[in-house]
Amino acid sequence: MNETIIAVGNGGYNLAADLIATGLFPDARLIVCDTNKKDLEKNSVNGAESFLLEKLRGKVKSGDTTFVEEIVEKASDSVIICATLGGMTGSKYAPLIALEAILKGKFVCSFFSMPYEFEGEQKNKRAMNARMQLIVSSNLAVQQNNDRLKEVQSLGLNDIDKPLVDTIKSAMSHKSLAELADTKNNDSLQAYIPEEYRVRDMPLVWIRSNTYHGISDDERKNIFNLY
Ligand SMILES: Nc1nc2c(ncn2[C@@H]2O[C@H](COP(=O)(O)OP(=O)(O)OP(=O)(O)O)[C@@H](O)[C@H]2O)c(=O)[nH]1
Ligand SMILES: [Mg+2]
Repeated sequence: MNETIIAVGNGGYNLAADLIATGLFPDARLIVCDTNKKDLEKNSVNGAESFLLEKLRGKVKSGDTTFVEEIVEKASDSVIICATLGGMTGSKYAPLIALEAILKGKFVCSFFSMPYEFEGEQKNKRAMNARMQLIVSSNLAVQQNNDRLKEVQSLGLNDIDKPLVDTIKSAMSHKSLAELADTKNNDSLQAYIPEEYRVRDMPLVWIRSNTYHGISDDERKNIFNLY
């Protein structure tokens, strides 16, 4: 299955680049999208497609925005969405892209991070909303909690995406993305998270399977309108 990796926002691009560098997705196409023109110019060098998105403010519903449908139309049947939540771009657009893709019958993986606590309530709240929206519109979700990075001594400054990427590497050495998404026992998936990242009660990384099917269409709609 040839995946399409969709990088949303600047951190989302960094994560996508780190993921591609693993070699796990040799045939993947990369779509880069951002609201920031400079970042898009810099990051789209390696992308097959790029989209300059409009900046969104306040409550956003699916269908209100340009490009989301076009982005999904350019994607294959298997989509990997990368975003680092908390900012205005990844948090707003990654869920809308995931929703559009899953409603079009695509297989959707969302790989994302949550912001540091010190970044403030607004960013964290925005990320929590986006996280919920991503979870209910993905077949497989992998989350990294940036705030816990400091608890892992072995991580250097350039290793910001390493736990998430290492987890995906580890999980994919056991199962394909589709098999991971189909795993009924979600707890069993956590065993694929490398041990050094399973810090205390709240892990640095989480894997969730089958999240799209765990919720009704009405509830999903509600979660997207709550913004
Ligand atoms: N794991 C990881 N987190 C990052 C990275 N870059 C930024 N972040 C985190 O993600 C949050 C959002 O940052 P960006 O990705 O730059 O935001 P954006 O999606 O481009 O949105 P705006 O620039 O606000 O429009 C930050 O507050 C950080 O917590 C990265 O490369 N890796
Ligand atoms: Mg940005």
